[in-house]
Amino acid sequence: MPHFALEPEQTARCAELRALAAETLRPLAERGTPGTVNRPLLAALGDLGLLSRLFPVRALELCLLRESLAHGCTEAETALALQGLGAYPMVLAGSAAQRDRWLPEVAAGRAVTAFALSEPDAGSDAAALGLRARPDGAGWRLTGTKTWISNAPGADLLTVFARTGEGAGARGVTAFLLPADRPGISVTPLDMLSPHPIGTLEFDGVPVGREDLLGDVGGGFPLAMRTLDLLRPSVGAFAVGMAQAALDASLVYADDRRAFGGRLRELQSVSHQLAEMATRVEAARLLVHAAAAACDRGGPGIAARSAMAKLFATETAQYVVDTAVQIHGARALQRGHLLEHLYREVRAPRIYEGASEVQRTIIAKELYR
Ligand code: COS
Repeated sequence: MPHFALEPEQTARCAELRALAAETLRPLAERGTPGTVNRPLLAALGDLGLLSRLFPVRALELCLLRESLAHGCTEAETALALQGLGAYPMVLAGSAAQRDRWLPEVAAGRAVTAFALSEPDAGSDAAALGLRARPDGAGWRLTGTKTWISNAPGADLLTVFARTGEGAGARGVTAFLLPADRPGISVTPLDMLSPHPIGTLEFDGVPVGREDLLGDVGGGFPLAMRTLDLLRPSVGAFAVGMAQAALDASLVYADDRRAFGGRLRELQSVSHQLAEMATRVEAARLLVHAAAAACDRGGPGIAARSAMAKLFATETAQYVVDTAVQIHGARALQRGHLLEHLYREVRAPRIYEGASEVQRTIIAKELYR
């Protein structure tokens, strides 16, 4: 029998996580320095056992974690998600030695990871990446630039996709896993609309050996795509968590606020907006859960389902947060208001891990396969 709802234990765990995010993680996030990795927050995610829930990889579990944490603390949500993004290529393709060395540290929140794929001239067109891996003795030397790399200012461990040149385009890409303190790596932080530890990485002849390979030489591009297939439903889950928070705030506000001789929610224009927001959030959530469950089951069609979940949920969250701002009026735009925060946070997920346009391309390709 197909299930279209979570098990009661899952729902209860999500409620616990939402409370944990609001009560325990939120204060730690507020004590952090915007634009830098918040180590105490990450350590708390480790101590609470949340990071270890990322391993083994279970897409639905990841979605429930991300949606629940996002509801009360987007910073905690993102810190957790980035540990998954940075470590999953190692989980999918790393050697036993790499996993033994790094996974316990990642799960404890001591080793901060980063996934370095994008470049100044290769964003959506990831197969056009140009960071060179030139043969040098038994290994290679990495030279080039990665940019928009989350966690770059403060990472301990980098997954780097480089061109070893076995073939053209996607066929010539190889993945490496290396400590961020290897000689020849430098970082410049980037200042974004929503403060976030993100930056540009320069590689100046950085030495890597065969022991740093992630998977096969020339196998880097499919590894990046498999990692993104796994993560994309959970970007949708992050969006659903933010949308639910915006909806919940709007429900409270429309009940409290009085205008035109009654409560705001008694105005049909407002109540219909609330109904529309709730319907779209529920649809996005179901699509996310279905895509994640498909990832966990395996089988064909995962790339398209993941793309649909990310596309629909991130676009929905943008609509819901924007509508919530409209319902609240000017106060929602005041610095420090939950909706001011969400309005800035909700924009990036429509771009990163594959822009909405890339998701439509993936879906359309699959329709004609
Ligand atoms: N899983 C495994 N392998 C995959 C795959 C997937 N989901 N998608 C593609 N591949 C493989 C293909 O099978 C192909 O291999 P062969 O040449 O051996 O057949 C190879 O990868 C190239 O695939 P394709 O021709 O589809 O690649 P494109 O260059 O057309 O790029 C898109 C496809 C646009 C989907 C890709 O570049 C992309 O995802 N871009 C967005 C990148 C992104 O999300 N960046 C965010 C960085 S992290 S914030």
